[in-house]
Amino acid sequence: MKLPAGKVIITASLNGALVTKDMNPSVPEQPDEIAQAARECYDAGAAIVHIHARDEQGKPCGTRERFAEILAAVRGECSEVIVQFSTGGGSNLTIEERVSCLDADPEMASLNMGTLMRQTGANAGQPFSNLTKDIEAWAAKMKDMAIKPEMECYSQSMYRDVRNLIKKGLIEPPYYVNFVLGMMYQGAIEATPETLMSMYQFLPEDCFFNTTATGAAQLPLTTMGMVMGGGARVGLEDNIYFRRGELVKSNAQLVERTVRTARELNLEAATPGEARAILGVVKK
Ligand code: KMH
Ligand code: ZN
Repeated sequence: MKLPAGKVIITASLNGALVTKDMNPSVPEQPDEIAQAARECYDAGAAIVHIHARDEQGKPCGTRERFAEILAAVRGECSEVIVQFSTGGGSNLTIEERVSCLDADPEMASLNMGTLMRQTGANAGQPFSNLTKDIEAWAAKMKDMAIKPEMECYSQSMYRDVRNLIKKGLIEPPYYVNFVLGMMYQGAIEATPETLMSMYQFLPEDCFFNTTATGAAQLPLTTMGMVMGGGARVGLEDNIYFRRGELVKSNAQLVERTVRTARELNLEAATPGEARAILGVVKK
């Protein structure tokens, strides 16, 4: 389903779990850096900020306290923006640590809709585990706590679990699906115009969609997603280069470019208030 005419919901994926300051010094890690980045992205036109927690050394972490600290820091800088915490976490986290962010009570959280296999790096052979029974339990908890899930789908096969949640009444319409294209995991699909189109083609009903594409595919595919009536996610979690050979200077730089592109397409960035109304996100 398409966003209301003339609107685009922009999400800034501020840090993720894989990008380090060695790769791009602008990646925000500590709560004050995350809050500053959230504020700049909001000022630039982002309605939602997607956040992973890092410890003092910059390693992904998953404690309620750390997420609460981040939420308070973001709220201190910017009371309006929608905070979406990641339940994807990082490869060093247990399943319990990954979902501990829900206890900090954000307005939104990511909900990964299937299991993928890591094939490269230190964690090759370790699954990014998201079994149906766990997805159901996390969705139920989000429903109880009025946390809106953004369902991360890395291929059309994950729509089976989207439909399962809908059938069991574990999520409430309108649903929000994020097409995650180009992850280097076994089970994820490539970031191409054709895969984006086919994710859209088979999207279950009553679902708005968001487009995430990794690396150099971020700009063309988020643009295509906006043309198709979807949201756009940009940020250092997914892409550290502004253009070939030039590192991104800040998350806001990517949001600014998305807003400029949207305007050329006659689209305005939805405010957080408008995004809450469109997606059914409860203000906290
Ligand atoms: N970076 C991708 C794995 C999550 O945090 O829950 C998509 C993602 C998932 O952002
Ligand atoms: Zn993430």
